[in-house]
Amino acid sequence: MVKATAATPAAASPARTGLDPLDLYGVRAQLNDEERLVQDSVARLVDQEILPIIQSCFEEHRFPKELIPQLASLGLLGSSIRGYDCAGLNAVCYGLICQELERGDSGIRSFVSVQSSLCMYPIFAFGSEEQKRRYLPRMARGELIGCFGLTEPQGGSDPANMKTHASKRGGDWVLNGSKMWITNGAIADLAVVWAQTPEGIRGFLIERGASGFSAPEIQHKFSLRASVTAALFFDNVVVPESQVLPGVTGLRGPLSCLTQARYGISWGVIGAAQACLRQLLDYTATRTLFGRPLAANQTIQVRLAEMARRITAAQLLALQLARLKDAGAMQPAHVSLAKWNNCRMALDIARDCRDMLGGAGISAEYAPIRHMLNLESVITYEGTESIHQLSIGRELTGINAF
Ligand code: TGC
Ligand code: FAD
Repeated sequence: MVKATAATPAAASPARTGLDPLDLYGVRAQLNDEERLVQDSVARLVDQEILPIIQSCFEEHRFPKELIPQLASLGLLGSSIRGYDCAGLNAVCYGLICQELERGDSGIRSFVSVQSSLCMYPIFAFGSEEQKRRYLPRMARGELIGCFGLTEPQGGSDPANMKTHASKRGGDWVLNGSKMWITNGAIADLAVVWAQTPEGIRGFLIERGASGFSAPEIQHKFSLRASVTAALFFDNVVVPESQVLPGVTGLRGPLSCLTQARYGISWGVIGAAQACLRQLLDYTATRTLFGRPLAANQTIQVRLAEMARRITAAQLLALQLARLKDAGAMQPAHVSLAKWNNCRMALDIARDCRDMLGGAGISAEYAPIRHMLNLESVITYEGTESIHQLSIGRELTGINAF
């Protein structure tokens, strides 16, 4: 579980007045002791274990599986769940975990998001007691890895029209269809798969090795290269009733999981943006052009100020979202606004940092291009920017424009 450390999250040199350039409004000062402890512990893991290897993982298209025991021992898997050997942390803590991990790399945060919000959460929220006892403690310990299959090849934005289906045969279900772009798919021991049934959409728990189930890894990605992404194929896979989630029928099931994961992403991408700005502050202070540091140019300062403004706004938005979540008042539209705003913020900042590094910006030796490429996935998955904009439009007008 989370332990105290001396690490400082996103350690930064102070600005002129002593303000932290990565936390201008002092969000950290708003945190309670437990929240600070969690942030410090994850920051230390990122600084000591993730940052030293992440560039080569990205270049080699390799997910660092060796980190799983450390993620688990800090209590980061299923951290919001109470009981079943999980840490039972509040929403702010889950947000901070995502933020610090994504300061390292979106792929590592993705792994934790999928395990926690998309696999452990539905088992916890909709599973039978037997399913919870069977899977959650092992998932918290990182002994059992999960994936979440919702998106299909013919179109992920409209899961209501999924083609994967299951029908009853005696006491069992028989599942057919395919899923696409599934994080953790090729390394997962357990897939939470959503399929149409005569009763509506249901969730199926399918273990690796089930006859007729395969999960080949997707190659040639230029984004999230330190993460495993797979397709899932189901050819007459027989699933006993005991492996169906009993607590939910309909699209509400998978969309409730997405709400949890989108919440974490809204915090996570702040970490990626902070990593980019941190590197740019150092670079522009030391690179001399036209006889002065790059940072002495007005246009450069305006661009840095713009980044700080947008990071600050995103931090305050995420913190208020967490307060709403902990109070049980968070609505899907709140999450859509935060996911849209914060992903757009982080992607724009990563791209601008890439530009301000000049030619060096195209090298993976500098973090912005890696974050930029990762964020192209992050702004797409868990609902594209357009999907979240239309969700808010529907909230404002009452008119469904999808
Ligand atoms: P709609 O009519 O809006 O809703 C159907 C039912 O679901 C309920 N609902 C929700 N429940 C919980 N949380 C939410 N956020 C919910 N949104 C809606 C709703 O009340 C209704 O319930 P009921 O009981 O009345 O039936 O459904 P729609 O068909 O109009 O679709 C709406 C839309 C377009 C917003 C939805 O389909 C959507 O969000 N599409 C985007 C799909 C998406 O985000 N896929 C992500 C796949 S997973 C992934 O990307 C993982 S990446 C992870 C990583 O690596 O980090
Ligand atoms: P489409 O739905 O085909 O959309 C194409 C374009 O059309 C987008 O720009 C979209 O915004 C736009 N569009 C769609 N509908 C409308 C509309 N009504 N009006 C205006 N514009 C519209 N999925 C999972 O289930 N599990 C995972 O673990 C997972 N991990 C992923 C990991 C990675 C690296 C990536 C890239 C994706 C992952 N996804 C996962 C899939 C992801 O959720 C989908 O890619 C995403 O939901 C979009 O679906 P799509 O790719 O089919 O695009």
